[in-house]
Amino acid sequence: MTTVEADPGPFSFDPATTALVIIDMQRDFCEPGGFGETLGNDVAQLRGVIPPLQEVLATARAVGMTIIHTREGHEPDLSDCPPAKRNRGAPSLRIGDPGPKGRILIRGEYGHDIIDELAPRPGEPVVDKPGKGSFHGTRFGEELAARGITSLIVTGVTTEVCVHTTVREANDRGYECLVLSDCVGSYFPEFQRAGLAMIAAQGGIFGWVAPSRALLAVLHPALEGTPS
Ligand code: C5J
Repeated sequence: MTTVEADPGPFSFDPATTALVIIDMQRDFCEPGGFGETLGNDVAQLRGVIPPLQEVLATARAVGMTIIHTREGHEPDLSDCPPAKRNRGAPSLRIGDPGPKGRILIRGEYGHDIIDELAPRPGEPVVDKPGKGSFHGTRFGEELAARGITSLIVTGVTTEVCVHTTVREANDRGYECLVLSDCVGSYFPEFQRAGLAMIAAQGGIFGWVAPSRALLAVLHPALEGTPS
């Protein structure tokens, strides 16, 4: 077992049964002209997540951990988009409307895909999800089970929405989740703080929280002697 210093206490995991989960690092959330911006958000708030997440991704690949990416989005005919999700609020563009990066939050569009900096490699599953959680309406649970995964290292955006929903779903299903505090991001600093605090509160009610350097400190030694 490998142990990371975390909040509320040490997080022990076996890299062979742990998946790095990268949630919704899509142009639609992280770049101008996408879904996040149509909701009135400053997408620059999420950019700080990219460099530490690139390092974690490179290290996870080097040690041979399972890596799973997710993307939030909908079928072009919107058949999997609840009308309540499309119609609520007063965004500048709604889901399915044409935008500068293609139709907003629609599978197959440029804006729906993962940013170049964190592009999946062949063999890394990409789970398309219609909702905020990674389990709802997807094969995420089957992908984890097929690989014998029991622990998740969770990263991506946004902290209080898709990251939180996924961690809650995973926790209820018995997975042990470590959330990397600098590899998850929110458009709202107060939600970032509260979202992370809520995970580790009450003895780790949903899981554990640690900065990426704490994980890298235990994974980097595992790389010694690994052929590059
Ligand atoms: C949102 C997400 N924020 N990926 N989606 O609507 O967190």
